[in-house]
Amino acid sequence: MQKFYRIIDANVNRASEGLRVLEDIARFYYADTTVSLQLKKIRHGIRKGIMDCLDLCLKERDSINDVGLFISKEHKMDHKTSVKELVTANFKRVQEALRTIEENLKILDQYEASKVYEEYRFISYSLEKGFFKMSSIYSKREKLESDLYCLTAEEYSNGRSNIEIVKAMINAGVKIIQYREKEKKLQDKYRECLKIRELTANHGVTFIVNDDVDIAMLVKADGVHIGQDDLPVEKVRELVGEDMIIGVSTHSSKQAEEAVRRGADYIGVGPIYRTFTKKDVCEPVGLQYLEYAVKNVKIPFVAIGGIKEHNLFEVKSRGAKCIAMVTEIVGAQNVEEKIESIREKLRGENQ
Ligand code: TZP
Ligand code: MG
Repeated sequence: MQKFYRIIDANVNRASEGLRVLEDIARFYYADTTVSLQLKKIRHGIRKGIMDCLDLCLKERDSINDVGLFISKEHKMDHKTSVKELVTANFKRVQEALRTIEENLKILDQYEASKVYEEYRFISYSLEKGFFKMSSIYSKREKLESDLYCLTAEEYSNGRSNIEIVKAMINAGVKIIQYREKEKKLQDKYRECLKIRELTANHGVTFIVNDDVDIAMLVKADGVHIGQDDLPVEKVRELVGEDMIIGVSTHSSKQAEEAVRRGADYIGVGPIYRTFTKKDVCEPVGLQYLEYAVKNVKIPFVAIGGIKEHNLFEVKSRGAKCIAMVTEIVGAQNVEEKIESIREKLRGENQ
């Protein structure tokens, strides 16, 4: 019977070590206080749970003669190629260890204690889900980190195609591109998006599709951007899943709050100035709404609408970290040079 304490001892160590790996990823890689605290709490609980039989566990410990050590040295099964793989493997390790503790406590007639470990196992299933939600938010935020957000608009591109414009944007080092095309047939938009997805993926550029959730999903875009009259954010989320970015156009503080509450990953804040690019757009909401967003909006946001090289500083100095422009860029004689000049200004050079 005493040998079962050896199994329990090994598995308490296994579960705690797995949790420590996860806790450190949450803490140092994602810098997420909530998830790292949750993991710490359960790790402490798992250790505490065997305090009553700790002496028996230590007495039975015989790591040097563990046959598993030899097996582990001989196999390369635990090779990991991504953070996701590392996280999954460690959650599985924790859950398997907890189940083993649970079963072995039963045979030692410690039914109550066994139920405690069963509860920890269920907590770990929820933590795993929470962990992936947190890491998904983190990678979406990373994809939205840029000072400039460019959009296509073929009718203002002086005879150049959307593809030509996108190539120029990528050459100039743009990191986020939205495909926005109001005049074309769905089929044509789909073909263009397929091509743009290829181009952007090859250069590590974030690709967002405006309006068409179906196209965004089919071409595996990084995100989709919707307006106030489109499907509710939570319904779009049901379709696209947790990992796709959802952006929402907003024109007031109320709409901003609503979009955040419904699960948007970023919002458009505008129109800052008068614009003729968007046909059904409201009156400019000005710098006042932007100032509200800077102070209150806790998710990334993009200032948009009538922003040009000459008024850029006004928007940036109000605290906008990411600025979107359509006609100023697609209508420029030399798109690359225009972007370079804008980016210099965004970096605070040449003011
Ligand atoms: N959403 C709010 S304003 C706008 C969009 C898509 C158009 C902005 O275009 P421009 O040419 O930069 O004013
Ligand atoms: Mg729209």
